[in-house]
Amino acid sequence: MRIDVVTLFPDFMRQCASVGVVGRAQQRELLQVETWNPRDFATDNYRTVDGRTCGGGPGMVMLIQPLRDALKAVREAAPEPVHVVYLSPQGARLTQGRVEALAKMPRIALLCGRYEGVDERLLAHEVDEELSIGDYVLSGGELGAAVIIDAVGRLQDGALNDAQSAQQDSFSDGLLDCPHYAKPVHDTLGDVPEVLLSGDHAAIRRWRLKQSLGRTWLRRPDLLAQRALDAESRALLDEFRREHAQQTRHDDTAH
Ligand code: 4GX
Repeated sequence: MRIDVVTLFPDFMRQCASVGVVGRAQQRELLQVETWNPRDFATDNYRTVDGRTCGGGPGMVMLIQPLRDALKAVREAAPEPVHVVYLSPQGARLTQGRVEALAKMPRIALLCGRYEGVDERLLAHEVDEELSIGDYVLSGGELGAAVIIDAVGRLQDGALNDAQSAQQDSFSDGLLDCPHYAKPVHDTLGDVPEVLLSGDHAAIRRWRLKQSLGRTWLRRPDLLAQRALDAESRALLDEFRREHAQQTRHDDTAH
């Protein structure tokens, strides 16, 4: 797939997309990231891209014209329609589900705002979807765009090696990941759970699922409320809860 980024900081965005799994996806031509600087589409001698906010008060707003012309160039360089995303705290929260939907599109554009934001008329006419990476305020949309490029890039077919792709299942089924261990089996920090050394693959799968369910229950109960559990998962979570309650009682009485 191809991702076009409209940004006042094209070098930063290219750097972000050049490392690790996503950088490799670009080298393998599974992903193409292109940048467009609205300043290159400004028409005055000062290459102005922002103006004072109407109604008064502090702060500047990104002008319609340079952004509209940059997006026009993005669309003209594309053989198919481009899905345009604007990053802002007013957007719908980015989730793995939305990442998966974006990853299936042949072409998306990420519009990065700076200053107090972008003229609302441009958003209304040129943007298909407004997304937020979380409830906090950044100084621009670039880090949100980098998050989308990373999350979407690693889902491209062939981007992950086998070891990584097996691991990837954990969040896509809506649960937190289970704990992971490597050798040595015994360390001053503790021992690796015995079941992981048993060679019993069915028991290991059940243990991992139980840990995923238990951690999700402890740390992100909101995620569990969103999905129906099958009979096996319900039984494993019950087991985890009983053991957790017993462990908690034990901790309370220990001196
Ligand atoms: N998830 N920002 C957008 C410009 C802005 C200001 C006001 C609209 C209204 C953000 C986030 C984020 C900072 C990007 C402000 N746009 N982006 N920028 N949270 O905080 O994606």
